[in-house]
Amino acid sequence: MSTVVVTGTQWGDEGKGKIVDYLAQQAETVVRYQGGSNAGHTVVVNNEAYKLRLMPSGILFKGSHCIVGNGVAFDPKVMLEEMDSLAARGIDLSGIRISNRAHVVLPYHCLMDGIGDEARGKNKVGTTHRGIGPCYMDRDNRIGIRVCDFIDKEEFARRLKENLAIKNKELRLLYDHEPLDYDAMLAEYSGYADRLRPYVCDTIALLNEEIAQGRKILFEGAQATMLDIDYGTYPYVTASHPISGGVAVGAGVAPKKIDKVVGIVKAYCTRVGEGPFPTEQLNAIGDKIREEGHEYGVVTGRPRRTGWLDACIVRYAGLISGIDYMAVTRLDILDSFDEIKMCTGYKYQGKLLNEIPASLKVLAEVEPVYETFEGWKTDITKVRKYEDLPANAKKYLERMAEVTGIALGIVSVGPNRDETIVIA
Ligand code: 2SA
Ligand code: GDP
Ligand code: MG
Repeated sequence: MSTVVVTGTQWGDEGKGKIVDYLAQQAETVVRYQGGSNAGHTVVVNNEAYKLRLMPSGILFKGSHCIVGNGVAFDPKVMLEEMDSLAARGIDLSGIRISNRAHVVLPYHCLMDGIGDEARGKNKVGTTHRGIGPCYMDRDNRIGIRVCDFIDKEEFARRLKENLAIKNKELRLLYDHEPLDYDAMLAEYSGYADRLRPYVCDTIALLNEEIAQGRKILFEGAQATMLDIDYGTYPYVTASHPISGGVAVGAGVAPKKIDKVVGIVKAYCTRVGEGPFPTEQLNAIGDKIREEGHEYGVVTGRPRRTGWLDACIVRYAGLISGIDYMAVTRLDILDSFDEIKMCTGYKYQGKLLNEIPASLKVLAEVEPVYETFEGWKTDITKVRKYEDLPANAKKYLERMAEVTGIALGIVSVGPNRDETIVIA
């Protein structure tokens, strides 16, 4: 391994954090390239859980570099909260590097994310209210504040004053909201800037230098393909590019420098927030998946929507991200099921579709074509070799590889680092 990208193939929460942590054992640098504190990764080490939002999962390894790339919507307050809580647990923070080109999430972004999304009523996206969309909107509107400006006292004071004047006008006109106080925000965020300044650098130069030296680098995607702003179920998506291509724009690393892409596939499927979900099970099966899997959001605590594995979207993710192999997670959650279904195709108006429909109207009406598998009804959490998995579990996995056209590489049977099967 030299440069590896880990990307989600469904609607997020596939267990990317666990697999990144597992692969990070061999990595020297772990990089976030998109999204922000909307991500929620739970990493379990020796039965101790770490809930990470903005921090690259490599932080749990002493000596590794943890890079927040330029494509990240960077919330300094959340970053410091995470740093303080990790430091209190004895984690070494000296490897953190923050891109001087990342855009800063400020309180008005979070506020406008929340009231803006709620104001859409039945058309709301169901965002995490972490200011992600509004921060990227400011970037694209060319009024964003980047980290290099944030840590420059005069520049930050000037830019914040200009931006807050605009935001306060918008807040009043659009939402009849009282203005936010400039002096208080400047004082609070200047304090954060002082604390974060030592970690800021040109991560593009750093990363490319590390690649030239042959360091082992892991790019950690947050969210997933079906939440990608262009390739997901638009408009029910996040505002960034979780796909492997996101690395090029979000970390400043050329596509030809990426050696491997690992797609994370949860053995069933979940989604948080609104939008189409063809294999959703709004019934006792869906409830059983949610309860067996404790499927609740890491950031917001929202119950996740649940359903059967949709191999059509995994195949699509494989195509877009050039996935070399799959890491199938949470297979153990299906241990007690009598039968398990996998969607292997979509039917629309009686005909089989070859593509994932762009139109949400069509996607909402597709009829999933299911194959049914007999459950294995055995506890697999102690299995460490592929050949020791029950025959029915292997049948399910092998059919998954066949339908998606992606090789199996890793099977995860529990949240801990050691509950992992590597297929040679
Ligand atoms: P946003 O806040 O603008 O990115 O929301 C847009 C959509 O993207 C979805 N989204 C997510 N879906 C699953 N997991 C996410 N992270 C947290 C977690 C979520 C949580 O790991 O559990 O705690 O609720 C995540 N982040 C964004 C979101 O639901 C919207 O559909
Ligand atoms: P991410 O957003 O893709 O990193 O995923 P989350 O951390 O939001 O959700 C995945 C959850 O599944 C976390 O609580 C992990 O600790 C847990 N997990 C990961 N892999 C496995 C597995 O193979 N089995 C079980 N039971 N839990 C897992
Ligand atoms: Mg998550």
